[in-house]
Amino acid sequence: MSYKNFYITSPIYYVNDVPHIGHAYTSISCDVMARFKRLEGFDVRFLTGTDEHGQKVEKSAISRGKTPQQFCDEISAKFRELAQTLNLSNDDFIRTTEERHKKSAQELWRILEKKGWIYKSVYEGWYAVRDEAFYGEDELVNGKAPTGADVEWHKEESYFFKLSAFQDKLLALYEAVPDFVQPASKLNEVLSFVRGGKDYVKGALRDLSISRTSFGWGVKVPGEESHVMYVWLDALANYISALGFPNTQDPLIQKFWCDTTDSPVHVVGKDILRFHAVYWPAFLMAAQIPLPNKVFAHGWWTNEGQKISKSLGNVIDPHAELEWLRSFGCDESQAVDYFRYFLLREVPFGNDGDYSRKNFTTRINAELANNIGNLAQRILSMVYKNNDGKIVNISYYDDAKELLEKAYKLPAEVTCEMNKFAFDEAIEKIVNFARACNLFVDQKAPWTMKKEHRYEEMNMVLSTIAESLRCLAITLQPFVPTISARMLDLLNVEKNQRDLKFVNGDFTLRSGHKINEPKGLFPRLETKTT
Ligand code: ME8
Repeated sequence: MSYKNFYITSPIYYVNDVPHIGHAYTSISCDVMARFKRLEGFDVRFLTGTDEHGQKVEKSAISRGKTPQQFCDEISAKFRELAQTLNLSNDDFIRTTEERHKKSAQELWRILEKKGWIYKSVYEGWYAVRDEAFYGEDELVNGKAPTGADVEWHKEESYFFKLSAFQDKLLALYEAVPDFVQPASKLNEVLSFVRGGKDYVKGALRDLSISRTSFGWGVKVPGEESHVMYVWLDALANYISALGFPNTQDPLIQKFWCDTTDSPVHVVGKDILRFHAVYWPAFLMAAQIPLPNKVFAHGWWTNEGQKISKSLGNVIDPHAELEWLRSFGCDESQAVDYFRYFLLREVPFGNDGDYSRKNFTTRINAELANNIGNLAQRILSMVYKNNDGKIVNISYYDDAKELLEKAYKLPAEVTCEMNKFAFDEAIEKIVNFARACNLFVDQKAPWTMKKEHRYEEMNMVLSTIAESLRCLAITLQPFVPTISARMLDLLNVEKNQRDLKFVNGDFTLRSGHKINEPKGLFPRLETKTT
C-alpha cells in the first residue's frame, strides 16, 4: 500500500442548467486539496465532470428545443470552461455520455447481475425528477419530497438492486471506519437512514429501483434495451470509469483506487450524501470492488440569507462575481484567487454559509490586502531599494529566530488542519503567522533603523521577513495559486523549490540572493474615489 497516491473527486454536475457558485465551491475545495497533497509530495489525481443522463436533463433539453446530446455538449462545455476559469488542476474531466463511461457503467451492471444482486419487478411509488430520487410515502412532507421537490407517482417495470441485503454490511462499514463519512455530524443522518430510524429496524433499507422504462435518455441496460439505467447507478460509476474500469489492471485504477491509503475521497454537497455513503458503497461491496476511503459532505451556500434557487432569481454566477472583483482593479487571476480564498475561508467546511459581497470585501481587505499584501509590499520594497535588490543575511536575534521557527512549523500546522478538511483553519494558521510577522516588523521598525544608520539590524529584519514570506507563500499556494506564485517569483524562488519540503532553514534565502522588483500582489477591494 502506498501512502503517496491520492485520488479526489468532485460530484459530476447535472447539465440541466449552467454552473453556479455551489458547483464552483465543491470543485475549488477539491482543487485546493489536490494542490495541497501535491505540495506534500503525493501523486494526485483529481477528477471532475458532468452527469448528463436522466429525466431532468432530457426534460431541460426538450424544453429548449434541442436534442439531449446537443444540449449536453453545450452545457458540459460551460462546466469545463468554468474549471479552467477557476484555475482547477483537474487531471481529467469525465462526461457520462462518453463511450468509456457507458462501457464501464454497463460492466458494473453485468457484474452486479452475475453475482445475483439484480432482479426484475415493478416499481410503484414516488419519484422526484429534480432530485432524480425515489421517496417512500413516509418520507414525504406536505406531499413533496423532503427537499421540497415535486414528486410524481410512478408505476413501471423495473430492475431492482438488493440494497436490503446490505444493511448490516453498511452498518459494519461505518463502525469499522468511523471517519468514512465526514464531518462526523453527518454520519448520524446516514446511520438513521440505514437503520430505519434511531434504533435498528431489520429490513429498513428497501431494495433500490435501478432502471427506468418511461424515458430513453440514459445508459442502456445490458441485454434489455427498453430499460435505461437509473441515473445514479450510472453517475456513481464515473469515479471508476475515469480510472479505466472495467479494465481492473489499468495502471490508473491500480494506483488511485487500489494502491492508496488516504483516498479515494469523494467530496460532495450534503444533498447527495445518501447516494455516496449508502448506495455507492453497497454497489461496490456487491461487485467486490474496494471501497472509497472517505465521503466528505460540505454545507450549503445561501445568498444574503436566502436559499439559492432559480425561482427566487438569486443564483450566484461565478462569472458575475469575478467581474465584480475586476471592477476594483483586480486582474483575472487575482479575481479568481480572491474568489477561491473567500469561499474556503469564510465558512468551516461542512457548515452552511451565507454569501455576501460585504463579508467578501471585509475578509479580503483584512487578511490578504492589509495583512499579507502590505507586509510583502513594505518589506520587499525596502530590500529592493536598499540593498541593490539583494538579501543581506546576518546572524539573527533571538526573536527573529523565534519567528523563523514559526515559519518552518507552518507546513506541519497547516497539514494537520488539511487532514481534517478544515480549510478555514488551515488558512487561519497562515494568516496568524502573517500577523506575527507584522507585529515583528512594527516592533523593530526597520525604517527607523535605516534613518539611524543601524543597517545590520535593518537587514536582520528584512531578511527575516523575506524568508518568512518565502515560507508563507509556499504554504499559501493551494488556496491562491497565482498570487502565491507571483510572490515566489518576486522572491526569486526556484520553480522546483516550491514544495512543502523546502520550508526549512536549509533552503533559506541566502546573502546575495537577488529579488525581483516588488509589485502590488493583493489589491484592496475599495471603490476608488478620484
Ligand atoms: O447532484 N451550496 O449534480 P448537481 C453548496 N449529478 N454546494 C452546492 C450548492 C449550494 N447552494 N448547490 C449545488 C448532482 N452545490 C449529481 C451528482 S455525483 C456521482 C452526481 C454543489 O448539478 C454540491 O456539491 O445537482 C452538490 O452536491 C452538487 O453541487 C450538486 O450538483
